[in-house]
Amino acid sequence: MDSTRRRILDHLAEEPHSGPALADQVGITRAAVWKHIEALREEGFEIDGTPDGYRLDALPEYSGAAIAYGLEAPYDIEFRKSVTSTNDIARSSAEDGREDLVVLADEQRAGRGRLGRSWTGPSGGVYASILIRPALPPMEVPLLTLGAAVATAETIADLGLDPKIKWPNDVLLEDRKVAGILTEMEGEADRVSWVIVGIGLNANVEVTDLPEGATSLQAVQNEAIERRTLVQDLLERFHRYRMYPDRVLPAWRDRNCTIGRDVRVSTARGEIEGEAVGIVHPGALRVDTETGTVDIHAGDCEHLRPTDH
Ligand code: BT5
Repeated sequence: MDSTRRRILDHLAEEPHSGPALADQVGITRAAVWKHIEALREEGFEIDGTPDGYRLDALPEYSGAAIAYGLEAPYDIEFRKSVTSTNDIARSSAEDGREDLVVLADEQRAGRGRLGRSWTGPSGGVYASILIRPALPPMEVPLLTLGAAVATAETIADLGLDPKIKWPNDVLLEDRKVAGILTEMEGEADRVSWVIVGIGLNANVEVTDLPEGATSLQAVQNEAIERRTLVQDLLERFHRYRMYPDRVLPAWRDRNCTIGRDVRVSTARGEIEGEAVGIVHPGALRVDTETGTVDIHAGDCEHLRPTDH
């Protein structure tokens, strides 16, 4: 958000201010104050003109400006009502040279999962694609994906819920999938050019609008969630893991439900069955099989019940 607008809002959040007082404190002309106030109103900030001056009555419920205001992470927010896929928009922004950008949508009409699968995106969900250019070799990028899963799980836990992460990055609530992550990247062997971390989180959506086995925050909480603060929390948490990647695996271990389970993992080289015994840098699942211990870097993991043997 424009830093002048942010300063105006900060002043109004404290108490009503007259136009001249604002002009004085922010260091702009009265005409410029008026223009900024009008622009903020257009973005959905309810600013009333009272005898005491301008008063901030309400923030927009869920929009780019609403999320940018008060966000303590260095990302530009681009909000759209309805898109095919936020990852696709972020990708074209990457091609235009952008970085530290979050593309957000209220609804996704052609959302993508991993391996050509689709992601159902009714209005009311959180669909976010974070475009960054980290100084990392491609091999380390799974840490960012896991960091996004941990950030998502911790954000949900802040609501008083108990989410679990299923390797590599499905977030489950009451054993049902509530969020998924799709990471895409471009780069060379020793350094990525860009990474897009796409997060889909079922916030205020009906379970009947989701595939079988899915749930939403609203369904579990029995009430709608405030997406503005939810997304701010998510982005701030993600940013901390991006800055401190060493913290990702310990936090992932704390929240996962895969280690200790019997699993069947389908990988590009076939199926591997055994007991998941750990996670190792940069996010590989360590599995004890009948023929020895293997570290699996990518795949689809199924938790087996004892009766599946
Ligand atoms: C994922 O794939 O879980 C990654 C999902 C990433 C979605 C975000 S939304 C923002 C950004 N823009 C995009 O276009 N994508 C990203 P995967 O592990 O392949 O899981 C896909 C499977 O999850 C599907 O085959 C369904 O079984 C199930 N699924 C689809 N939509 C779902 C939903 N809304 N909630 C829970 N499960 C769903």
